[in-house]
Amino acid sequence: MDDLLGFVSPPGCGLGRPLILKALTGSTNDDARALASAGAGHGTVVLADAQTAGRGRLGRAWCSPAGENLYLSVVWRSGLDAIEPPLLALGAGLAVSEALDGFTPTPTAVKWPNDVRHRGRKLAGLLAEAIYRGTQPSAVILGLGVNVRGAVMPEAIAEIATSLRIVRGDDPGRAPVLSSLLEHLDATLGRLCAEGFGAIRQRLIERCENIGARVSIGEVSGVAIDIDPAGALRVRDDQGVVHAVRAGEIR
Ligand code: BT5
Repeated sequence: MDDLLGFVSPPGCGLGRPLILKALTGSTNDDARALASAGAGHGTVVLADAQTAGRGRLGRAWCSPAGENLYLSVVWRSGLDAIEPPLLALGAGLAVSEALDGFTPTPTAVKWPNDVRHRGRKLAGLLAEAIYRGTQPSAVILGLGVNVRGAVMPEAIAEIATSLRIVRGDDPGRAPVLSSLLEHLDATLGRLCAEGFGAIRQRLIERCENIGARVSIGEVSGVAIDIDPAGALRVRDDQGVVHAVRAGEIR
């Protein structure tokens, strides 16, 4: 991981100080959670070159080969009295999509709630896990996997995934992508915490590939019409009834 040794977070960025680099780990989310539970401060980042137990939501696995991608987890503590963890996760997806647009020939999109895709293929995924003290979250671990340098996707995800290398035709390098991700997360989530979801909601709606399209999610099928002020996907079913879907996976 020579390309990341000596990485320094961009000037003025509140994330990545410290940034802990690991050649190999189980899951950076587990590492960041352990650090946060032991008192690690806002902005602490754990980044690994490879993971043996990288995970997505609902116990799914995240392909984490060495030398190719970014696998990182950010300890987020600020503003948690004002912003609920699911909104932070939505904001993080928006920030990642906007950051990756700096490296793709055509814009990326968000698949609600927070996959980042390019032409329908997954470029990045986000796993947000809150740590609670009583009923109040004391930290949210924002775990991010971004496919950067792989020229060929692993067999298991070849049909559904892509990388910056594939969509650009060349390797942008992990360090510039990491810098941009940290800057965008810092700026977008900082604004979200200071001003509320309304400050970024329209940006997210414009970038969400599901709006205006047919979706099936849980028991609901219909057309996604927008994202409401609480972050729920609003879906109008074929009877004209509007449902606010708070969680789930669009099929
Ligand atoms: C996610 O889950 O998209 C969240 C992934 C978060 C991974 C990061 S890496 C750093 C940190 N440490 C961790 O242990 N996790 C976080 P989900 O929406 O459940 O998507 C998982 C699905 O995406 C899998 O079932 C595959 O279909 C697909 N997938 C697996 N690996 C992938 C990859 N490298 N690129 C694109 N798609 C992948």
